[in-house]
Amino acid sequence: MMKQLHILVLNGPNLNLLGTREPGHYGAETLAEINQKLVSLADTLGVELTTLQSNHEGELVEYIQKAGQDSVDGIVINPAAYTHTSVALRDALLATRIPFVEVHLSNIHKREEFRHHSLLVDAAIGTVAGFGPSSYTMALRGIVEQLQYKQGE
Ligand code: CA2
Repeated sequence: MMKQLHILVLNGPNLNLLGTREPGHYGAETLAEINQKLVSLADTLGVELTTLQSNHEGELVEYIQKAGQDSVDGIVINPAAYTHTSVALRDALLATRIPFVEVHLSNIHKREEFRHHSLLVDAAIGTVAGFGPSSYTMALRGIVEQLQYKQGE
């Protein structure tokens, strides 16, 4: 019997405002609605899911460190603006060595130049961007498939 996988979904700054402003870029769904869908998908996939959000870089670092201590198996992360700036989040993810998928609601490559670069992406299993809230469900399916494949190796 294989161990049940534990996945953390981590959201960065301003994503708590989803569904209230800028529906053109980020859609009409709230973060709570997105998280509810992820919890039900996790149930279907047979994995344990934790969802967290913070507007503070240091707090996100602490959540990642805690995930390492708690033996979380995988992280789905939308680092939001910290995608483009944060060496600290990169270092935390590399230090814990937890496999992760980077997620974006919008297609960062067809937006302003400064959003084209991610400080995390070369360390990620992969990235999903541009599908709105579905980016998260695709990322969750993807990371679970990868981790289950590795468990079976
Ligand atoms: O497309 C994404 O998911 C982003 O990670 C969202 C970030 C942005 O800085 C990245 O370049 C791409 C911004 C999140 C801000 O979320 C808001 C939600 C509602 C209203 C205002 C901002």
